[in-house]
Parts: sequence; structure tokens; C-alpha cells
Amino acid sequence: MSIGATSSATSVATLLHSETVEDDEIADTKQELEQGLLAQPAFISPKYFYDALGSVLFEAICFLPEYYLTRTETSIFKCHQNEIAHCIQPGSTLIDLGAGNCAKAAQLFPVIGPAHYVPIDISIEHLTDAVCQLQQRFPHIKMTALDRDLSQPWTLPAHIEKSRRVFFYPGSSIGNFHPEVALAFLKQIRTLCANNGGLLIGIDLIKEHTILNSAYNDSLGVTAAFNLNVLNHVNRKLGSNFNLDQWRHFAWFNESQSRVEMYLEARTDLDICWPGNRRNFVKGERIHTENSYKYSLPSFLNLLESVGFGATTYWTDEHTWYAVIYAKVA
Ligand code: AVI
Repeated sequence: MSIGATSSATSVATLLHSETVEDDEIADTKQELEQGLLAQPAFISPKYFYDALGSVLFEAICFLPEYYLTRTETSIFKCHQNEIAHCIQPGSTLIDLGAGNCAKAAQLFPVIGPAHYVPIDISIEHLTDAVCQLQQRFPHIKMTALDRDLSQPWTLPAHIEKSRRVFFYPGSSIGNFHPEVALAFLKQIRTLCANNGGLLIGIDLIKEHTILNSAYNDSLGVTAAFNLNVLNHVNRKLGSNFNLDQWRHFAWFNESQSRVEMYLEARTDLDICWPGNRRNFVKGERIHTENSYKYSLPSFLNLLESVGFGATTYWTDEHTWYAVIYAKVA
């Protein structure tokens, strides 16, 4: 009886604590969105692309003929799987950063044979479903799903093995960080690798501008839908009154910054309101939603070296549009 009383008191305390944490998270999100919308020029963090619909739209983008990144990376993994397996010995802890539906890592399981798989993503619902299915296909691999916002400082729980950690960061997601943030991110991974780990990473390379521009302006308009959908997500989080019909998708390769920039452009003068605030946009004014940096292979290898990765092995496709790199701790 007294045990019951104690545990129910504990569970009420736990519930109240988690409700407070949730309230804090909601307040932080609102503050972050409001700050971006009131900034000059306005911006929305690309992490808000990935609500349930946004995650599905991104999966569709990966199948588009113009979006060469995914299929090129997949073909590099396929062509060079033996060499990749040679770099990553079996029995490692594979930490999948921004795992999504876990499909990319799952393709590598038979090749690199991890002992422990640790997928990390901002959207835990999406991740938990994927991990449950994966666990049935690979019952011998221990799996631990973690929710983390990789655009904020993050850590790994103490129970994740320190030795032989292999971080997996495919899809050129590093390109969505400003280079200074990318550097800090790589430094953190280097620290978490301890002394016998590594990083398997995919990066999109600088190439002809027409190819880059069409990858982010596909003819079916899926990237436009992905970009516009962020406004639905913002409306739900902030209580704002964005109407998607009043905005258009805009993306271009900014050569001087070596990045594809995505924006939402107001089709007309607009008054956007949300509880406690508002902002006017004039026709043609833009909200910046994403940067996708493109690197040269030497500059990215230098970056890896500068944060303390030693031997790097890399593989590219026949056009040198994309690179997969395995960087070992020095
Ligand atoms: C997730 N990330 C690497 C994609 C990219 O290419 O920057 C997101 C994306 N944005 C538009 N299309 C795809």
C-alpha cells in the first residue's frame, strides 16, 4: 500500500515535470519562430520542414529525376560497399544522424554489420515506427532510438558504448548548416568518436549551376510543396495565418556563397498575424527557409582534417557530383 502511494506520488511528480518540460519546449519553439519572422530579412529554420507531411514530401524529393543527390549517393554506396566494409569493421556502434526512415543505414547493415544501431532524429514518431520494423528484420542488432535536435547542442546518453562509434551522416545534410556551424558539428562528432571511431558522411559537390538549380526547382513542383508546407507547420506551432496560395517557392544557386538558397516569396502585400504579434510583407518580399551548401572535395577534406580526423578515404560518382567520405580518428 505504502509502495503504491509512493509510486503514484512519484508518477504525479514525473507527469508534472514532463508537462513543464513540454510547456518550455512549446514556448521556445514559438519564440524561435517569432524571432525569425520578425527578423530583417525574415527566416524560418529548415528543421520546420519536417512535420509528418514534410517528411513524406522529402522522401518524394529523393525520387525526383532532378534531385540527383540521393540516387548518386546510393550508387556510390553500392559500387564501393566492399571498400566501405573494409574501413568499418563489423561490431561497431553505428550512430545515424538525422536517420528519418532509417532506410539508408538499413541498406548498409549487411555490409558493415553493426552490433548496436543508434538512430537519431528530431521526429521521434517517424523514427520509432521505422525502428520497430527494422528490429524485426535485424533482430541480432541492438537498437536505441534517440530524439535530438541536431541544430542545437546535443549529447549521447552514457550507456552508448564509447568505443568503436561510427557516425553516419548521409544525404549531404551537413550542407544545411552554415560552414561555421558545420565545423562545430564535426568537432563535436570528432570528440564523441573517442580514439577508435570514425565518420561516414555524404557531401554534395560544387557543379554546373543549371544542374543545381533544377535539383531545387523540379518540374513536378514537389520541392515547392515541401517549401510551402513549412507555413502549415508554422501556423500550427505559432497560431499564425499564413495562406499558402499567397506565397511562391524560389530557389537559386548563390555562387559567391557556394550554396543553394531557398525562399518563400510573397505574391502580394500581406499582413501576417499570430497571437501577440504581426508582420507586414510587401509583394516580392522573401522568407529565407534553407541554405544547402555545396563543397569542393579538397575543402571538405581540409575541414575534416582541421577537426582532428586523420586518414580519409573517399569515393565519388563518374561525374564527380557527389562524394562519400570515411574519416577515421587521427
Ligand atoms: C536534407 N537536405 C540535405 C536537403 C538538401 O538538399 O539540402 C533538403 C532539401 N531541400 C530541398 N530539397 C531537398
